[in-house]
Amino acid sequence: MSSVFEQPVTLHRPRPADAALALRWSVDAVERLFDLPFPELMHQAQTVHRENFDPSRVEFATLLSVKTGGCPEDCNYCPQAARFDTGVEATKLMEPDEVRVAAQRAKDAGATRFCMGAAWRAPKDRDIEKVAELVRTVKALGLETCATLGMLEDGHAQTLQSAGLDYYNHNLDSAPDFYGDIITTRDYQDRLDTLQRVRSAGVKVCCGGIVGMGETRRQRAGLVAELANLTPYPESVPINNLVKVEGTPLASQADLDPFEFVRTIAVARITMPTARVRLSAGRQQMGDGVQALCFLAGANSIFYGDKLLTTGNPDTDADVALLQRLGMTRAAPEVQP
Ligand code: SAM
Ligand code: DTB
Ligand code: SF4
Repeated sequence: MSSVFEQPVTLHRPRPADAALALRWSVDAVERLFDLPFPELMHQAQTVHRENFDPSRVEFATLLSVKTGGCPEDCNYCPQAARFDTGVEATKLMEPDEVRVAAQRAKDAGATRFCMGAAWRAPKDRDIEKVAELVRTVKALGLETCATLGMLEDGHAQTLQSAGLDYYNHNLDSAPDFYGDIITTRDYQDRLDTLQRVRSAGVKVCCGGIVGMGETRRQRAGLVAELANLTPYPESVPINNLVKVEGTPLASQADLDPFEFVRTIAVARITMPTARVRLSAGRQQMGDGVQALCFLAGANSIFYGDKLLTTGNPDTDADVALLQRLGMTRAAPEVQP
């Protein structure tokens, strides 16, 4: 990390005009952004943010775990992996009526986007048919729809798209050179293949990662470079701060410096100017001040509701109060229901 007395680094790299024409970001160039003095980085991020969004508006998305736990994968951070003793009980896929009630509640509380998560390695054909029904159910309530179900086969994304799926969430999670330390049961290319299937089916891509897993700054830069170099880059980029869950291999991981988390948000904003940058897992542990810095750094979406998938999230009253104190408001939906 550079000293506080060092001169600011001037960036000579032109910013891509739009996602489809985006130039490739080298890991070095992204790392140089991370290395900027904090005020300079925040200024650049805010400038990009304001060119593309109203900086006072934040999207509210509610998560629902429609199929919890019992997952065969070995993602070291995840409370839903069957091999870790985390106390999470495995459930079957929820029925449309149950999901309708949860989605209506989320809408009534002010969410505009509803994300359904399932702890699968990869859904089977019959799972996709059932999730398509859930998507139709949620879409009929006038909410934007999102699903995260694991790896997709040919045709799956198309079926979900036909049912009204707006976004598919599938994260790269980390830089390629750190990935093997975290997950061994599927490889990086599997993830890229699923993202390509989602893109080809005309479903918007929601793809991000987790920081605070013991990676270096360069590896955080490596993750952001991978995301920014997807062609086009994702419409939606969740940046998760590791939620340390008892029983997972990462339970005692040292905390990431909160300013480093804010820097990650800022660098995502600068490298993916028109994406929704989502301040995702880890808000409950973060405090209001750090969250406010994340909004200044260009985050403009949060998970809204007192639960993520299996872990806690600030309750809706606390989020409304925080935004009120900041004079910020909820963003209108991007997709016409
Ligand atoms: N099973 C599917 C998959 O892995 O693609 C979908 C659900 S999975 C829980 C969705 C994402 O949640 C993961 O890719 C990871 O980025 C994030 N996640 C899971 N556990 C987390 C934790 N403890 N802290 C932060 N993010 C987490
Ligand atoms: C994402 O990137 N973060 C969300 C969503 N996509 C599905 C999930 C966070 C999960 C945090 C751990 C849990 O609650 O189980
Ligand atoms: Fe399974 Fe997804 Fe958790 Fe990995 S992140 S263990 S694939 S639920």
